[in-house]
Amino acid sequence: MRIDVITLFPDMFKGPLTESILDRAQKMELLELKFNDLREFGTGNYAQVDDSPYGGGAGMVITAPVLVEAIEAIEEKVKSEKLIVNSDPHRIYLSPRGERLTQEKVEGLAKDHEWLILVCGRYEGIDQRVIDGGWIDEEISIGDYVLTGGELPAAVLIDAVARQIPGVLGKDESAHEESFSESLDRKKEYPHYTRPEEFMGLKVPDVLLGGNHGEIDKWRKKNCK
Ligand code: 4F9
Repeated sequence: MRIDVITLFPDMFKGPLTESILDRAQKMELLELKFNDLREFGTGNYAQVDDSPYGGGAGMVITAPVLVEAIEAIEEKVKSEKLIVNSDPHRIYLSPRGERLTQEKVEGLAKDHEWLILVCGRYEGIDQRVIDGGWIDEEISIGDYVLTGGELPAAVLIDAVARQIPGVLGKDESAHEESFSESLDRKKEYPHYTRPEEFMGLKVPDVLLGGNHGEIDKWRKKNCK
């Protein structure tokens, strides 16, 4: 899968997506991530990307011409370099107005699309005409809280989607994943323990030490939250 991110802060992504499983996925070329700086598409001497809102009010709005130019230029480049063939990008705008991201949604995105473009807003957001004009396929929110921009939500989406790409998780990791969603409500997790058996007077529940897998399963189901 290829994911192009459009952002004013490409460096925000360096940390969370270059470690561990996601780093391995990129080295194995199962995942190709590109962080595109929206500033490069700005206009005038100051490479302006935003303007004050019609109707007044605080903050700034990312302009339609700049954002649409960025989306179209990135699509064009990826297609002309044949980095993706036979597929159009699915374009997502990370927005508090969007539909809430769920595990079901994550699995659908991984299955249905070879190529995602993630648009990160800043300030008060983007000009509505980018959405209404058809340059965005869907708006997604990661939850009902206001952040300073769409970068952290985009990183969350990338992490969740990437681990659904076949081959990204190792054998052990995906085995856990499978048994996890098979035998338990996937929204829930049971408590975990590892050595030592006793820590500062706190003991591991007896049933987990006993090796009776029926009983262990029952205990885990009962203790899911
Ligand atoms: C986007 C919050 C997606 C939650 C973008 C400010 C956002 C957000 N989910 N908040 N800009």
